[in-house]
Amino acid sequence: MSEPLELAVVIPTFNERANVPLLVAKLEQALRGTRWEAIFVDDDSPDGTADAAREIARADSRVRVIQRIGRRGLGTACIEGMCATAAPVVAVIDGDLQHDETILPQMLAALHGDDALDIVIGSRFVAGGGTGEWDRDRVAKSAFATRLSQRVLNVGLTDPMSGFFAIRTDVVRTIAPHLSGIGFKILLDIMTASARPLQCLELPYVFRCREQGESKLDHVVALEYLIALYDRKFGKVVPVRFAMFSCIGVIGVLIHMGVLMLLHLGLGSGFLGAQIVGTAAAMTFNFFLNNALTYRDRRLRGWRQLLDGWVSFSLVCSVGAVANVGVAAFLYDFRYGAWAGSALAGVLVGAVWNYALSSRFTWGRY
Ligand SMILES: Nc1nc2c(ncn2[C@@H]2O[C@H](COP(=O)(O)OP(=O)(O)O)[C@@H](O)[C@H]2O)c(=O)[nH]1
Ligand SMILES: [Mg+2]
Repeated sequence: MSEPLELAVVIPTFNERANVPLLVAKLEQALRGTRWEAIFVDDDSPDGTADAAREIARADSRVRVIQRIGRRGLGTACIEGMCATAAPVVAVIDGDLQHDETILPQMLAALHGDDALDIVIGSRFVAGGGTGEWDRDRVAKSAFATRLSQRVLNVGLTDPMSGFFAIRTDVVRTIAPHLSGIGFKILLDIMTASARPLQCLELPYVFRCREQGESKLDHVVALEYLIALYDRKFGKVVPVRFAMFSCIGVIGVLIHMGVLMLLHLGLGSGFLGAQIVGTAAAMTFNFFLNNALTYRDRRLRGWRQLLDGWVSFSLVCSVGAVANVGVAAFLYDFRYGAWAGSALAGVLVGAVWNYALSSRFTWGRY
């Protein structure tokens, strides 16, 4: 029998074809003397990253591939990879060679040397670490996000945004059911999902420049980060999707009022006509914003899906408006004079109705 497996290296990838053979060669070099396997978790990259990994895997059984179809997300890719190994320790490393794989043996040795240690984290911000050739703008953004998570979530790490770490797989399996998988900061997710504080050690490394392929970081990433923070802090009280849906609803009300004032007061149109145009404008605005943000993971695309979605959303919201008025009127009669409370109860019932039905009929069909 061969030596037992010591370490699994999970590599989430999206369009990293050129980097796959380079990374495997670097792992081979860095992990001499260790029994390891590499698991590429690829979200069906159009550039054929999964095929590139399979080609290597045919000759080298230490390399494995999980190809996910119709799904995207760095967080969930890492979780699935970490749960797909029998090794006692799993490391997560980017597939673009920006993380320094040469510290993997040190990470493993630290876990071997101290049974109380749960996780070893590669940090750019302890002595000896660094962010390489980042421009000032990116350093500032990263520092802001780091401070925010330290404040909001109380994690005492120098580099909570790191995507490079090694953790015991039994710990991962224990907390996996509590991970949110939202966004791209899997380390933060892990640190805050655990019922007991995890014992960690930070090891320095210098972030390298990306030579092949391009970064998937865009403006949506910043939004996802805030959503992930919200979810950890308040998600159990008010689910994040409902919170977003409601905020967008409030903006919709403002738009409705704005259009109504412009048409009715400004241009002198009749109230009913102005009211209809205001309602249509608000519903259309809400539909597109919810499609882009609240349901970005199930976004409707192409004119056919968008038209279908817009019609069903408008129908759902019209019924919601009737429910809102009905409930408010009923409560108002029942508790004569409590107009504000009645109105708020109506708004709440309408919002829950709109949310529940649109998630099923507008964004739940494709
Ligand atoms: N499976 C999967 N991997 C992803 C996704 N987005 C990014 N990655 C991978 O995650 C790693 C880090 O992403 P990158 O774009 O380099 O982020 P940056 O280093 O912060 O610019 C890379 O290996 C990417 O290929 C995704 O949606 N799914
Ligand atoms: Mg990168």
